[in-house]
Parts: sequence; structure tokens; C-alpha cells
Amino acid sequence: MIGMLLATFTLTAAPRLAAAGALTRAAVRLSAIALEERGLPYERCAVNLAEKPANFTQVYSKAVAFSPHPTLSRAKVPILEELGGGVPPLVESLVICEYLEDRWPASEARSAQRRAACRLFVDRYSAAMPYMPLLRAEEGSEAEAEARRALEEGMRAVDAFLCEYADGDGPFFFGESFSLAEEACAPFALRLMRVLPALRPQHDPASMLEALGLARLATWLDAVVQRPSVTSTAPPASDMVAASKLLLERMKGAAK
Ligand SMILES: N[C@@H](CCC(=O)N[C@@H](CS)C(=O)NCC(=O)O)C(=O)O
Repeated sequence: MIGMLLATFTLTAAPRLAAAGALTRAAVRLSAIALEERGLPYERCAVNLAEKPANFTQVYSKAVAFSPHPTLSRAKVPILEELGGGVPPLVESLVICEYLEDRWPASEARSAQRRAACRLFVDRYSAAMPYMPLLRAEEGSEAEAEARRALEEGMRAVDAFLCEYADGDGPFFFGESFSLAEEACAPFALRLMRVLPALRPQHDPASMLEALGLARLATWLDAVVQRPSVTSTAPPASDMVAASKLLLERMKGAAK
């Protein structure tokens, strides 16, 4: 399987983002979105995750200051390296996003409380919007009904968080500014909005949000999935759907 290494990056020489041919991995896409949002030039290079090359595992080891171990510190993409000024390579997509924001702020300075709310949103979003259980459940089963209830509950929670802590005008968490809140959630939001309705039209998230009256979340999701940095780093929707289908079949096979 081809994976991605988000690698050599510098503003003084040609930056390099090492990745799979297409940005199929959400964690890597998240970092690519953050680079695109800042207009930072970068180059991508691919790494085979099934047979990780030595230069990849070495860079990862340097980043975590530990030799890759089968369970403890398996070398993962993305990696951001060649940051200049003696900065070691960086791993973990959220760490990379925060680093980029600290070093090349994409928006105006905000209070500690506002930044904390933004980080809490990222944490809440990934935990609250589960759609894989809905895709994995047999159609018409009690498990499917339960998964639908869980997604609806999550949608209500995320909408309530936006209403309470995000800028009222929207569409993003900080109004017109596309921030870490969006960078970190965008790949998952895109999958929710493209894959779920394609595979289970009866669970179309846009219709669910409308029926539940969750306008703030609907506005946020709409704006996120249309953002150029999100669409330009994403594979075509048909590829995302096909990849999810394959994954579901594998999961089904493994469960037998
Ligand atoms: N928490 C990490 C997760 C990164 C991750 O799971 N990367 C996967 C691809 S999406 C990977 O490189 N897997 C290879 C492996 O675990 O051997 C992040 O957000 O950067």
C-alpha cells in the first residue's frame, strides 16, 4: 500500500511534502490543508507504508527520538521536515498544524480562551461525529438505528458547541477565518458529507441536519467542504467512496 510522508519543507529552498500520489490519508491531508491555507510552497514525495524505506523510518525516529518499534512508535505519515533553523522533523498531524499556525499565523491573534475553545472544538468534533458505525451496520437493523441516533446526538452536540463558542456570523469557527478548527476536521467532514450519502442515501447528513434544525453546523460543514484548500487536496469523491467500500468489505471479512 502506498502511504504518505510529509517531508522536506523549507522556505529557503524547494520545500518537499512527501506523500502518496494522491492525498488519500486524512492525517496527511490535514497537514496539506494547513500548508495550502498559508500559501506555503511544498513538494510531496511518496512512501510505501507496506515496505517503509529506511530513510523514512530514520526521519521518523529522529522526530520521536526513538527507533521505530512494531507497536510503540511505528513510523507514520505525515512527517514535516527540513524546517530550517535546526528544527527537527515533526510528526502528528495536529502538532504539525499547530506548529504551522504558531510559525506562520493564518489569522489574527486570539485570546487564550478563544484558542482553547477552538482546540476543544477539534477534540469534540472527532469524538462526536461517528459515521463508520452507520456504514458498518446492516441496513434495517437495530444496530443501524442505534448508530443513526448516535450520529444525530453528536450533530446536536457539535451544533450546540458552535452556537455557544463560535462566532455567530460564521461560517467558520472564527467567522470568516478558516482556522485550526477547520484544518483539523476538514478531511473527516468531507468524508461524512461525500461518502455517507453515496453509500447510504437514507442517512444523507445534509437532510439530517435540516430535519434536526441544526443550521449552524450545516453552514459550517457546507463552507468547510467547499474550501479550495480542502477540495484541492482531496481525492475525487468517487475514489473516496470506493476506498470506503473496500475498507468496509475488509472489515466485514475480518469479522467473519
Ligand atoms: N495520530 C497520527 C496518525 C497518523 C497515521 O495513523 N498515519 C497512518 C496513515 S493515515 C500511517 O502512517 N500508518 C502507518 C502505520 O501505522 O504503520 C496523526 O494524526 O498524524
